[in-house]
Amino acid sequence: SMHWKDYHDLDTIYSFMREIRSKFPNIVRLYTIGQTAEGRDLKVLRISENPRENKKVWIDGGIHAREWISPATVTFILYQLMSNWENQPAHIRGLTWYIMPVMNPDGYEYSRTTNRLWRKNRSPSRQNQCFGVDLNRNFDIGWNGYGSSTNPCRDTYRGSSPASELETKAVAEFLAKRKYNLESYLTYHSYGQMIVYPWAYKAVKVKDSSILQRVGSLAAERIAQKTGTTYRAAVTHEVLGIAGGGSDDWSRAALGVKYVYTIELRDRGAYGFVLPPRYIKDTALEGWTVAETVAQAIGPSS
Ligand code: 0X9
Ligand code: ZN
Repeated sequence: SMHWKDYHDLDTIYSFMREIRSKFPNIVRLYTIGQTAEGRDLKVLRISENPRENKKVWIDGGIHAREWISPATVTFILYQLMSNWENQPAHIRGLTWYIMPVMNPDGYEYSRTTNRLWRKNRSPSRQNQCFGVDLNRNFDIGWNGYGSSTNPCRDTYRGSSPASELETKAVAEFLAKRKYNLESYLTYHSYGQMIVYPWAYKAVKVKDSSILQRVGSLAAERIAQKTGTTYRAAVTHEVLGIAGGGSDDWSRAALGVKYVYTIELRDRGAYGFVLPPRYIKDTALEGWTVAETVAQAIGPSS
């Protein structure tokens, strides 16, 4: 069963999701929103006491295969929510939570079994022998622009067209149908200890960037208090450079989501993507702190 002393394979994560659903059948739904090129399910949990009226938050992890701390953090967030659901404050219990711990299951398993530093999914290229599309360059926003590659052999390959990938398509369609009341899109990555918000595809700030900066900084302050780790809140293009096709920008541009953050978890490069298991708990707590802070900023549905 689930714990946060080590990283888990996809089966264990999916079993954990089924377990949560059977413990809370009245408020939890488990969706299979599609399949991958290698035939694995794409799974999303919904937690809600009032799906029709609640404001919604989407949380995903594992867009990039090698960033193992991300699925670990997203499953931890799920655990934090559900282990104490009855006692959660109104601003948490009053939301509808969509949680997808592993957006790129093929890549995740490939990283676990074959190539630890694999980043992309595992769809075969039609052009050559190379595999994989960077799902965070495949969304339909600034797709044809800077910061991605047209070469299927590169780590930041954008794919043959916007949303060419099954994972991108599944998530985009699922979210487009549920954009009403969708207040937040949170996507967990590593590494760098940053909380960044749009835009990434162009060197412009979103209109309400001062709110996004304030809530991001507040999350960073709370993290510092809890674990002593320093996170920086900033506009994406200023700290990571311009890159098109990201899920974060897409959620803002296509769906109008307000609180859009990409969270780059630990560390700052000492271990990089290969973060030792002893850091999972505290790093996951940092990820949870961001989600809590955003939930509080949204406030309960009226
Ligand atoms: O480059 C990325 O996709 C993310 N960094 S990572 O090292 N985890 O690969 C940052 C994503 C920021 N947002 C966009 N580029 N849209
Ligand atoms: Zn990433």
